Amino acid sequence: MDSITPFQFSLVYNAFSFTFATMAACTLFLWLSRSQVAPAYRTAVTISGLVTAIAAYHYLRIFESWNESYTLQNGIIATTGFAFNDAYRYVDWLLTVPLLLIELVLVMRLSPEETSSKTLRLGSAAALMIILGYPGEIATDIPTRAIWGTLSSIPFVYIVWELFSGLGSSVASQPAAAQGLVRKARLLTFASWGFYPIVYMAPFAGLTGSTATTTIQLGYTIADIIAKAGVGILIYMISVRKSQVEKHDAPAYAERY
Ligand SMILES: *C/C=C(C)/C=C/C=C(C)/C=C/C1=C(C)CCCC1(C)C
Repeated sequence: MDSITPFQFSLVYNAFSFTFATMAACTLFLWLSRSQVAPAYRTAVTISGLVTAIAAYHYLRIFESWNESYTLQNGIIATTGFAFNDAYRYVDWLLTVPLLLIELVLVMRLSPEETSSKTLRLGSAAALMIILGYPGEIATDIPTRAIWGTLSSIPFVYIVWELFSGLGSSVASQPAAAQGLVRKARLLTFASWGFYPIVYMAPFAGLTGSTATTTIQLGYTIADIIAKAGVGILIYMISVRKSQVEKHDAPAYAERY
């Protein structure tokens, strides 16, 4: 790894530290608020907190790894020889990306058959997308990065299609009071997830060395806060809203499920 400016180093350092705090605080909020929602939505809220908990742990490790990779020598930031470990991020995604899709399906409260078939299909596609992206992320040449990135985009496109087409009718069947929020959660998921492949393409735009490293780390970090903490809070809000609606509408729901 090449040298990096003190500004770039501190920017990434602070972003990792901030993200650890955000993920940890969000986890506490979600887990402590479980009792505010009806039992049917507690698993969705628990899983949302699990996602931010897993991310908090990995941001702590990423932060440590970043700190170990560089040292201040005669006023410049030099590499220590310990390579910055990007695998933490991909292991984190491998666990959290399928869980994020599961929380989205769970909060919709579909039939048990639909819930298990959708979580299985979306979860597997998500895992495949991350596994295929990793060899490209650690590759040092552009063609290898492009090939794996393209392969990883196939399950990505499938997930987007499934979210908007496959889950379209399920969104339409949500109670009116919660429909807007469910649509927002889906849109926020799509927008934040779409940010990852754009960040991944930074080296294609000619960014190299520490500029590419800084852009990629900051980009993924911002996307993670939106995709995990942001969507997690929306899942909680949907759960509260649906719990209220269903309390007043209990007989109709009992009939449907
Ligand atoms: C919490 C982490 C999340 C939501 C991560 C999402 C990651 C992606 C949607 C990554 C997608 C990629 C592609 C579609 C192609 C290039 C390689 C990836 C892995 C960056």
